[in-house]
Amino acid sequence: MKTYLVTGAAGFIGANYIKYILAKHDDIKVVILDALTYAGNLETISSDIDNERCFFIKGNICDHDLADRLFADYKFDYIVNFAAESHVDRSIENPQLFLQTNILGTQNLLDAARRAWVTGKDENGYPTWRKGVRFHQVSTDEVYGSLGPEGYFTEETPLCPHSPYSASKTSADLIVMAYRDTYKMPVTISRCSNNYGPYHFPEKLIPLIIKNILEGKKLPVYGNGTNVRDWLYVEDHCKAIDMIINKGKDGEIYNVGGHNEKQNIEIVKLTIATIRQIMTEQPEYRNILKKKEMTSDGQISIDWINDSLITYVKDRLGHDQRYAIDPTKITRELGWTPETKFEDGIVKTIKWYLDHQAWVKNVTSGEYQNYYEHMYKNR
Ligand code: NAD
Ligand code: TDX
Repeated sequence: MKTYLVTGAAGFIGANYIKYILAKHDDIKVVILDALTYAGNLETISSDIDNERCFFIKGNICDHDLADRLFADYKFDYIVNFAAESHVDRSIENPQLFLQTNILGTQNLLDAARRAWVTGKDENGYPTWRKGVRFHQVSTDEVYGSLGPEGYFTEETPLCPHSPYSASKTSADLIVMAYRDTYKMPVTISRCSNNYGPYHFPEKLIPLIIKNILEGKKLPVYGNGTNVRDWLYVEDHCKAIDMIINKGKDGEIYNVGGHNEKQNIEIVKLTIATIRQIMTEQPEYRNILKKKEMTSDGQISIDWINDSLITYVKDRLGHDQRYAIDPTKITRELGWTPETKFEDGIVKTIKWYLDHQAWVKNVTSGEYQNYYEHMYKNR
């Protein structure tokens, strides 16, 4: 029986990850630590918290005493650190919170693990570690900066972050590697490209576009819409982390991505077309639309769901032009390959949102409205 501490699992990827590992492995226990910020939602994981194999603790990864108490109570084998402030636009507004959570929070967890896992010293003074433990840091392709039209990020690409978010994630990666080099701590890092799928918070491009279409709102595209992101279905990312935890090598970094580059404008147009297609095949979904124009044959119209909803708005400051991951290492060494084709993943994702409008309403009922007004009103 292995015990995991999974931080940030009330958020998008962490929630998908705990669902994935609890379904895949019978012999594991999961303790979730999450501060339930605006991005964390207990409803997302309520069906997973069963008090036998999965426990939830509300708390901050920066809390020193809490971290020590958790390590003492649960004797973790693995730590998987998802907890982070994750939105680039918010990092431009309030960098300090990103530095606190993403850098100091990671360092606090590393230190708690060090206090709990070190068993002694070797002849050179390096700490010796409990067998079979590992600290996994969930990182991002944004640490590598931005690409021109050619080339890919490999694990050897120099780190060159541009936003306060990506600079904080880069700093966290460097701290993790410093603990590897200084204390020989058993760590791994995954650097994944843009995820999409269920439970994605509607401040990010794909769920925001879906939400706005359903509400009959304009679809804000930053700059000229030609920035490129490399999209991966969230479950494929979860599978990659699971493989790294179980088969990866201590001290290694693994890039994760599915060679699925798309310009933002393509993503937005594809989302419009896919919603139209789903609502043509299953007209009952049209009831969700806020705007209820009727066609002459008495159906709710979807004629207005077209590219004219797109509005080009002021660009993101320091907007990275292109991300593209080379996943050769994780494929070659661990046998990871993505399973979900983008054409299927986007349909699954949109259907999930259509079927989970109560979740969307719940997670956007609080501070989200102010955020949206502030970010988009005069953009
Ligand atoms: P998210 O914003 O949806 O979720 C973050 C979670 O962390 C939330 O549940 C939040 O409550 C929690 N959290 C925030 N601050 C905390 C704190 N101080 N203490 C405890 N919990 C805290 O983020 P996400 O998109 O699921 O991303 C998860 C991780 O994956 C992040 O580290 C992010 O950098 C990384 N990542 C994300 C993507 C992506 O496309 N979303 C891609 C690559 C890497
Ligand atoms: O309204 C929008 N309009 C728009 O054009 C929003 C929200 C975004 N965009 C653009 C900006 C980006 O080029 O779409 C692209 C994707 O934006 P986000 O969804 O905000 O993601 P991104 O900035 O690429 O970062 C994401 O991927 C890497 C995650 O949020 C990070 O946590 C992860 O590390």
